[in-house]
Amino acid sequence: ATLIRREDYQAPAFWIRTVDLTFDLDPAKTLVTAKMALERNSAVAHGPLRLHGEALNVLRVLINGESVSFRQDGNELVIDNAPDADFALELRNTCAPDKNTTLNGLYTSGGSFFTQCEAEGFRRITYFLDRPDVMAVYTVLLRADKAKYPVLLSNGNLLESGELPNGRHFAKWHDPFPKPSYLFALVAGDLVAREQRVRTRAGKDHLLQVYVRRGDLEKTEHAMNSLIASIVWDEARFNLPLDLERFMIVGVSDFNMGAMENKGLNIFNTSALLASPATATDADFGRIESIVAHEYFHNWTGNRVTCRDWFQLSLKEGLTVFRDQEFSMDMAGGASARAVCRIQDVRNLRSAQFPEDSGAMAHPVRPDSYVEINNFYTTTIYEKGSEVVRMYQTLVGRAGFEAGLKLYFERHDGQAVTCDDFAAAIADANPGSALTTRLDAFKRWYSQAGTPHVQARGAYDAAAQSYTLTLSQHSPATPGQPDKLPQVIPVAMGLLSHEGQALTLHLQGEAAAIGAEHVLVLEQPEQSFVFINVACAPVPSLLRGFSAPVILDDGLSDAELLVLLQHDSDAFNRWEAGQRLSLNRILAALRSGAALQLDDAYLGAMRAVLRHPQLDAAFKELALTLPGEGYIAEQVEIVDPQAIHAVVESAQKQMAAALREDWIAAFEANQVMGGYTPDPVSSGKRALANLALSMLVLEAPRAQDSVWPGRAYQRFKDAGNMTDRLGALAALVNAHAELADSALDRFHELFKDDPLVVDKWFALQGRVPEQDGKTFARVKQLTKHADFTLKNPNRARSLLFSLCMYNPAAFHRADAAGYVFWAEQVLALDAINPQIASRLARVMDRWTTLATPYRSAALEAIRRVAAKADLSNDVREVISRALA
Ligand code: HT7
Ligand code: ZN
Repeated sequence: ATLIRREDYQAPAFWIRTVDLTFDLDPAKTLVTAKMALERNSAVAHGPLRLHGEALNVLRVLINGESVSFRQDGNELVIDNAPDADFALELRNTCAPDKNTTLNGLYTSGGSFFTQCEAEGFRRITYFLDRPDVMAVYTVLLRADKAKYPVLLSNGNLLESGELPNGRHFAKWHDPFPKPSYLFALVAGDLVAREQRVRTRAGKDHLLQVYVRRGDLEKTEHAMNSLIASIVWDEARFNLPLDLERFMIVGVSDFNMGAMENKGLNIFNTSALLASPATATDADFGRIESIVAHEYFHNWTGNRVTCRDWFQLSLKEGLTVFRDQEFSMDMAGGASARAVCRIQDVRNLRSAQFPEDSGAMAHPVRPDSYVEINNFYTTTIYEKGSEVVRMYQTLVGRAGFEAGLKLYFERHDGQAVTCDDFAAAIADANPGSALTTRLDAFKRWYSQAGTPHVQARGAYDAAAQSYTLTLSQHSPATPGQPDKLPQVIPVAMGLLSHEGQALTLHLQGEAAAIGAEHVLVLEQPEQSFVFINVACAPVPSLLRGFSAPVILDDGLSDAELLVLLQHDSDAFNRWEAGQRLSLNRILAALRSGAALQLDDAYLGAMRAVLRHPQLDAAFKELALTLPGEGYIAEQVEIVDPQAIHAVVESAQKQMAAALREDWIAAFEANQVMGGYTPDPVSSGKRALANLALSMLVLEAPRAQDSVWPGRAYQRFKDAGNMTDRLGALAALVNAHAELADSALDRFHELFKDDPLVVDKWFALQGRVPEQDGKTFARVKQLTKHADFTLKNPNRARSLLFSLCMYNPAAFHRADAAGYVFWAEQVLALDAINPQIASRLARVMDRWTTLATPYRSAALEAIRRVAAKADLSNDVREVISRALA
């Protein structure tokens, strides 16, 4: 396996200007004919033509119509005597879609053909310069059996279609936009479409289509509505219109990720597309809206302006995640609903990206090297990348950011560019701004891995009526990066009196007060900021809205956190204060080894949140949910997953007992009447009712109560939507209630024909809090269930990832059985689908922090995987980094 380095980037030796592809589609052996117009890149020295290709059978190679000699060099087809003048290259090869279990390149799923070309899947279709800086205009002719594949789709516009002999037919597509090969797509199958015509602001008409299998059509309404909302939003917020006459989305059930933004022909995992109230939860509806938006937004940020090379991946992914997060917030509505979105995004960042940033696979937002690019579609590239884009906006303001994006498109439309080009556009559009004056230092966010730690300490001088806030920063060493330079950290903040009143801020040296909120810019290892005219000792509210992806130690006491929880005008920091109060108690119990005893002050504060007359249900649910076990593990030096689980379980039981009456009231008060809609208010109520129900069922054995488990079962049976049904089922199953097994059986019986719901059934069982090894035993048993298969990524994820990633106490066993199971599953998956295998392999990223005996047992399991001779590059890279 070769290490690819960013510093070795070289422009391509040839350009491919046009491609005419002909596909004679056959599941066993598809014939591909590619006719391309090539041109030497005059900026690069003379050299051979090297084309990428994988798992292909080459039949002929012609240059200007003449057969030409070529050689194979690893996965490259090399033509040593390529002409200097422009020339036509014709290639003919076959591939085997039916045998392609990697779901990368051209493959079949449910009897239809699909492609996945990002990042390097096009080379599994035909030989090509399969790199994002080679952009060509594609014309695609598809030929296939008409009865089996009545629908034939590719990027762009349909030029012609018609009949062929022997029951076959054809369709010819042309995409006028030059694009890199990773955005190519084709679909052929027996599909039906929901259609909608829309008119954009410029008065142009567009056809929107969502293609799915016949029985799924009624589950596409939400996706279509989300697409329309995305189109409207991108025009309104960023002035970016839909540029295609036809925009198609196609659903497929075998897919490695959520969705793919192929130009004009997005391909979606059905889990990110299909929803009905009976089969999808509120969370599913929200996820679909955000993924539909994400892929649509890529049409500008990714497709119109793409990446020069894969090291720049965050250029499109970080920016597009930022855009979809902004969209979700705008769709949510008022300030509180926006804060709920932000809290959820930050919770995800902390539970997934922070561990990545301190683990074996830590890498900068713009990595320096990789072996397998598929391993770098990470939460660092996506979610941390989005936080970096958010900081640009924080530093230049919303209007400044919009101006920067406008300049970015003016400069780079139709080009393949770098993160530096993006930074330059935002900075150049905002001369003199807090960003532009420190751009080089800001760009360390792209080059330094690891999560910076920020410490904040305040000192109040009553005599001078001044408050000095000292901020300092340091970033921990990460693999290959022992020393770090200070970063540019925007700290949005305010000051409150101990009674909870917002204080007016007046920075020393400034002529006038600056309102109640301000963004301080920390750029040195340590900086002090002096506020004057401060009438009383304040409580600082720092990093409002999570203004930078850092770990903050503000040294606040419980009393100060309580002030913030009750009074902060920033809803994010209210939530954060509650989380900190919980975390402090959990960590104290873990450090002392003593049993956790939740105190009245804490329980009273949580009760006050639950009873609060003004707070939204969605916010209450987030505030009353304890920090996750994975996040807690990040706060301690040596991780004992069983001890963490025991403390969290104890905290939950105490909250269930102490607030019982309040949970009952919350459950009753948050019933949603009438028809189902996934709007933020209704889904917030359902979330809180579900949390309350789970608490009441958890508390039932101690309270000798059979009423609430019975009510949960009844609700499970009668629920009018999946959110309520699954919530009730989870309450029973997670509390190990007697009725749990019969509810699970009933659920499976009801939904056995709906794969996405069966996934939920597996996932729920993989996440059951461990009790005497029963969860682990059940998961092992479920791998033998008739519905289980490793071939479908959704199914593999639903069971295996639930256990290994999201259920630490069931997975990390003293007898090492969890690790043995993990090693077996990684190896089995690797033979089928390396991308998914490598995601599962990453579960062990943080093994070095584990306590005895888990650490040594984990190491043994990792070594067992490493010992396998023919591992994929994907898994080999992850395992080698874990062992480094
Ligand atoms: N740009 C896409 C990333 C992607 C992908 C999607 C599906 C299957 C395999 C894939 N490899 C990379 C998805 C996105 O970020 O929108
Ligand atoms: Zn994306």
